Amino acid sequence: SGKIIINGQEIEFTCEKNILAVARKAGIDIPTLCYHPELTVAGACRLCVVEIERMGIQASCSTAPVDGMVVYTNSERVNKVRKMVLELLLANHNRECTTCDASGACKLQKYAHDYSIKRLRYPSRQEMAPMDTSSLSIVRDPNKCILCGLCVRVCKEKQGVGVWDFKNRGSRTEIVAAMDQPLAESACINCGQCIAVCPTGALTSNSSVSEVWAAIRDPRKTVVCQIAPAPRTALGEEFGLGSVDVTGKIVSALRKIGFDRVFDTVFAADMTTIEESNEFLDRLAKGEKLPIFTSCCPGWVKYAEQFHPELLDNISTCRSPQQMFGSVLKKKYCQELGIKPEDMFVVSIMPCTAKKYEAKRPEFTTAGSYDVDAVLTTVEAAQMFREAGIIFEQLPESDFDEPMQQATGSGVLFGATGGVMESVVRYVTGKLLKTEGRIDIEFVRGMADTKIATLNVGDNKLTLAVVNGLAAAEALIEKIKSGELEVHAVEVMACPGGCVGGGGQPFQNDSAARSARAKEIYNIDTRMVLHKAQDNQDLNKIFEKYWGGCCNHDTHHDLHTHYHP
Ligand code: HC1
Ligand code: SF4
Repeated sequence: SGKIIINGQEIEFTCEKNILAVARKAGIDIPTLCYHPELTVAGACRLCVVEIERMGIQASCSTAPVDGMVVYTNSERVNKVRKMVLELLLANHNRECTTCDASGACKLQKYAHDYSIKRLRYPSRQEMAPMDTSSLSIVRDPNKCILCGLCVRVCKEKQGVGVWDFKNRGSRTEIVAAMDQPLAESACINCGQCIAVCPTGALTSNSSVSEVWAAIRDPRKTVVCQIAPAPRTALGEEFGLGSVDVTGKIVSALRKIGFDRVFDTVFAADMTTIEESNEFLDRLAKGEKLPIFTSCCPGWVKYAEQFHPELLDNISTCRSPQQMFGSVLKKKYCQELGIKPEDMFVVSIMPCTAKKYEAKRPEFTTAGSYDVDAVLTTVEAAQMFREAGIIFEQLPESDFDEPMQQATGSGVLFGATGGVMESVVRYVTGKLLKTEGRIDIEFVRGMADTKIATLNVGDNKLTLAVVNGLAAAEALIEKIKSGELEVHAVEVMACPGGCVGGGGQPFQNDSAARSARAKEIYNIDTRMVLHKAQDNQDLNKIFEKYWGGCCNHDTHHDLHTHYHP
């Protein structure tokens, strides 16, 4: 610890590892394209240079603060270097900003504007390399890559997957997917965390917007939408409303743009809670296939299929809420409306790019038709609203459609890390102990990547673990396999903070944004009347009407699945 002087202002530092972090703490912004507070430091872009007395020009992200240091963050020399860095990057960049999916959310564009770059003193890139559009989830445009390496680091350090890597050196350096293969053929689990950290439009989601417009405009199609838990506290960010609950506005907007029915994925999350909790209780009674692992996160499921086939028996057989709802709509609701599955077009709005891949898994079909036909990310849904000329901020709120209208706070919690576990504990406690009223489980909440606690539920002493990020999941799995840790149930979400930090959420998708979104998820739960999945009366009626109850042979057929090693 100590003090440094930045632009004449004395600033204390304690545990900050670099000058950039000290400056940020004091409210002084230093531009950077390759620094991320949760990842290792690369010092690659040189945009964060500062001038330090007796040390000259240094990258502030990789220079540790030393007591008494005198730093200038915007001297003439500093600005000269930054402009040069920006001009070099821009010269080598596809500058078609107007047609770029990242326009408005691109840091290179922002800095070019902030530093009023008017002309480039360097020759511009001539040849354009082909884009990689092989993945259902992610599009990569190498002509917009600035080699910051954030995608390389997030995939390796947070997800333990390591898809991206540098190839060649010097001016021929590029970033490629493993073995220089198309992304779809790599071990990529489609989480989109590389999109979330990419400062430019080099990595964007594989947009389903035009496909959804086509379905809406097709008179033969009944178009149905379901909305996941997490987008409801993030979509408003796209319209300057911050991380507040905009569920009712999203429903109104979807009706305006032409959806025939609008449902809540939270209804299906309650369904998942009931099916999964009973599966858990059954395994506990038999003492088999423990610990149970959650199955709602398609990134985690693909990861387990690729790297932990020995765990596939332990993963809950429940389909994710997205796929349960799709199955209900195509197998049952269609019949009720008297239409064929192929004449219904089911869209879901998800915070997640891996949901695009999950929807196209061959097992999730009915009579040859996908249960979920298209997945829009939160950002893509906002894009459609803008394109339709909707003034989102001014929309009134509307309710979801009947007969699957009710939802509980427990299902909303799915959107934040720990939410599935909290829902299961609420259900099990309510069922075994006949507990009335609220049951809040605090240990599962918060942004730590690993949370473990032991709870007494009736006669059961249950050790429960919640992880987010697959590197954290991997560490936990090693402890379980070595016998160091004995647990009964594990919730795994691939994205930091759970779905609120999904790869399809608005930019800036950082820890502050994730915390704000999760906080509002808890506020919604507090405001909601129903609190436990078993209190959802619409759901109980649907279970009865479609399958003669829950957790039986028929629900198993329609709402559960199997995995592929
Ligand atoms: Fe999620 Fe889920 S919570 S996976 O995090 O179980 O995407 O929001 O929709 O399916 O409900 C995502 C969010 C989402 C599913 C539910
Ligand atoms: Fe890695 Fe996820 Fe990006 Fe795939 S989507 S490359 S797994 S960070």
